[in-house]
Amino acid sequence: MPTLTRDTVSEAVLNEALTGLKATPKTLSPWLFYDERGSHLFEKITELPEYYLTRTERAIFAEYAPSLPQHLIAAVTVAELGAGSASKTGVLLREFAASQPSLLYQPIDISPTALEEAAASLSEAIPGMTVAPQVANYITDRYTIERPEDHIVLALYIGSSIGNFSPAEALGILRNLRDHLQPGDSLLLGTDLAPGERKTVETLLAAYDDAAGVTAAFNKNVLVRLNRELDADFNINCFAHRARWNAAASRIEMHLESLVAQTVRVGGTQIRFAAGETIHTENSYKFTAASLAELLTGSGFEVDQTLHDADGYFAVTLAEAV
Ligand code: AVI
Repeated sequence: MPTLTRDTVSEAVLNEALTGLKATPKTLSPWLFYDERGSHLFEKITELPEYYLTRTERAIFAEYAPSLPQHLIAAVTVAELGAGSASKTGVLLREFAASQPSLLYQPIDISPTALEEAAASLSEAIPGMTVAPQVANYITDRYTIERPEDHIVLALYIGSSIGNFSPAEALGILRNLRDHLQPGDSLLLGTDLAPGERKTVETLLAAYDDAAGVTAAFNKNVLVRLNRELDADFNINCFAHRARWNAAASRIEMHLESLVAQTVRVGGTQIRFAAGETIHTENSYKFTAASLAELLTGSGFEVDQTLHDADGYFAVTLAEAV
């Protein structure tokens, strides 16, 4: 597994920044959000009244956990992609651990600190459970999923993380995960849903442009990061946070709009902005039952059941590897 040194990280940041900012239209990849301040701002986003995703998924887990299918509970190991600090996973793990005291939980994440936090808090909350953390970028690195004898694997990919990837990338991530599994294993996938009968575009836009300005700060933090790490000279006040609903692609887009015509220096390169030009910083895809089924079928899974909240804001889909 490659180790991430300060130098390789800065080199990746420089490559990403120059490639994206020289392109037309300009882009910056969302992984750049997650430095220490960005990760903290994201945690704050998950607690915002407008950002319904985290609390709705947690509520679905809490309601669903007591009625998990028996075949999943009996002899299972749980592996989680992009586990972070695994704050939502405890609800499910407690349920599994109740009937399987020596449960093995395998969180996989790029952040060693988040994994340490997850291991410490979960080991204390669920005595007897073994936590086997793995530091890996599940997109670019190899990862492994251990299987105790006669156990099935339940893979968790929650938090709508898959929504930040293009449909082709999402398919690649799930196909790669499927290659780690055997027929009969399961996947629990958390996805945010497209506007519907009760969910409006306004609800979605508010979730990505909150009144307190936390999402704006999260978006602009990418420029703060480039200033610090690449000695760039973005004037943060000359950019505005924009959230847009792209109905044709079924996604929320986040952009940073240049409020004036300006030239910015990034790693020794001059980048010119026209007034009103944007840097596209993130896509957050919103799914329908049909697009979810297509994604899962296309990656070797069969939908078992889909759970959602009463208002149809968020879905948790249980699918079986076939
Ligand atoms: C991490 N990811 C699922 C979040 C989302 O909703 O797409 C990232 C985020 N961007 C703005 N707010 C939250």
